[in-house]
Amino acid sequence: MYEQVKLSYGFDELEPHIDTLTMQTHYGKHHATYTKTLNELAEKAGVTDIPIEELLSDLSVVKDPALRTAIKNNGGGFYNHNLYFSIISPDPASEPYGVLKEKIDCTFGSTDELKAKLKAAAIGQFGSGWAWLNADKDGNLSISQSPNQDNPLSEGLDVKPILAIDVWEHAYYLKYRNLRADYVDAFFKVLDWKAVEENYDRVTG
Ligand code: MN3
Repeated sequence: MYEQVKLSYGFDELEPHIDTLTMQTHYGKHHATYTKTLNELAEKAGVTDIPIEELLSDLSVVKDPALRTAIKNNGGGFYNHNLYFSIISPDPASEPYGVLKEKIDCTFGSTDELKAKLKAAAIGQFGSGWAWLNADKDGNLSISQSPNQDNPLSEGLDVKPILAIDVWEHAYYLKYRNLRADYVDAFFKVLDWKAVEENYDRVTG
């Protein structure tokens, strides 16, 4: 049974950066539906006991091609949103620190330069999709973008995402309309670097 991440904050607590109705719809409807559908599909495919990261990294265990595609899409929707909702907070650590900060500085120059590159990836993703900060097991960082509910795991990259920016219109259109760049700026205001740092430690530990 794949479980939707429990939120440590209320739907209204990310205001004014991420609005209450968007949170209600995004977490309560979109993410809930991906999760429910994934569980139904996984049952059908007999893969309910495989951890989601493992499943998305090797979808060849699902033999039926239509079922495989549906599990990639809904499993991605489940996993991507679990990451997204767990790295935002009404009381975020506003800067990285520790080992991750050192790695960011030597890879990108500074946190501001990393954020500029992530923002460019988020804005540059044509249509629905995601922008990512990834780490490999040696601690190297990289930025990537994916269409739809794909992610670095389902794309077969040898990295794990530690920071996710959802750029589907459902993530921002109610408040920001067509202004995706403004939404990305607002996302950074609630981005909790403590959660990202913990993800980094988990991937590299
Ligand atoms: Mn979404």
